[in-house]
Amino acid sequence: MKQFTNVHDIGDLRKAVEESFEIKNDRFKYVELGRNKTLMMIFFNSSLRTRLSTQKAATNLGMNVIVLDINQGAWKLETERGVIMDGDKPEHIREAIPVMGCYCDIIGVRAFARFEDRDFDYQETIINQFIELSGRPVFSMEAATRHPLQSFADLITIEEYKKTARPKVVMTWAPHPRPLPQAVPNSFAEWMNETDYDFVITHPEGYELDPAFVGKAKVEYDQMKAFEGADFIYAKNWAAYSGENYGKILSKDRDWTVSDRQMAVTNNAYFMHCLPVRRNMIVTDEVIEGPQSIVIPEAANREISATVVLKRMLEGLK
Ligand code: AN0
Ligand code: CP
Repeated sequence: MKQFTNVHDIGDLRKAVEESFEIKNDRFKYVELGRNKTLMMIFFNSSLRTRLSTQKAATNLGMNVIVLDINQGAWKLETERGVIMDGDKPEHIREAIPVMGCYCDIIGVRAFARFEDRDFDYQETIINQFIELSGRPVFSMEAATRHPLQSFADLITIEEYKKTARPKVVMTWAPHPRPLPQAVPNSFAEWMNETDYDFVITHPEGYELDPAFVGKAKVEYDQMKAFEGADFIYAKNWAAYSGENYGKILSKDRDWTVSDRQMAVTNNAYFMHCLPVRRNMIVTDEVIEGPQSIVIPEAANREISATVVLKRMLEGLK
């Protein structure tokens, strides 16, 4: 595998899930594969899970790991071409990337949407330059429009916990004090649309996602109706996508906070969230601490999804 930025890069999902269970059963099975290979993880944004689980995955495969936080200790990077660099950014990303490529075999990149310009974000301007200029296989650790390592872990988790072949999976918007990217919901929708689950998205009006990601999913504006009979509730906040509202907060309505009230109409659904989560904004203490909450096993599966992706990238190295 030369790159991993979206669901299509992983190929057959059934095979990917089987490989995940194989790894979960013996996570050091391929510890020789990464000997003398170096993973470089580049963070433009904060992280807890991605940083730790991806590093753990690399060590499962016997790799060495270098981590760089661009905003803590590295030179500030200019990302636009044609700029006269007389401001506060001493280095251009178009030199920085090939230099990073010199010191490693595989690169992971976290670069969130900036919400300054929708085209800049949705063209994946940052991670695509890593793909173009690093000379190395590149994978996303959450880019502007997708978070595939998260969605892959979410799929593994649903496959572990589902009680029927075609569970009803409901992704719900929930309120948050700050504008968050659409990467997690876009990506979750993209992966769910590749399964045969009954997949429903619910959000207030104005929070429509890019139709390219919504795909064949059902959109239901009435949250209680959407939750009826659900087997999995996947909560997430996102800022508006549409037109001039791009990146804006349109609602902080705490009626959308996932609580026992909505969970009561589900089919005793499991509660999922990628974390970090703001309690009593996204979800109540009762629900996240309750017996149906699987947020911790979901996070644990980040190690598994990352191990599968790195294993496939190592197998693709010459
Ligand atoms: C990020 C987001 O919503 O995209 C990362 C989630 C994995 N969340 C925050 O910035 C709080
Ligand atoms: N879910 C997730 O990607 O968490 P971090 O932002 O902590 O990496």
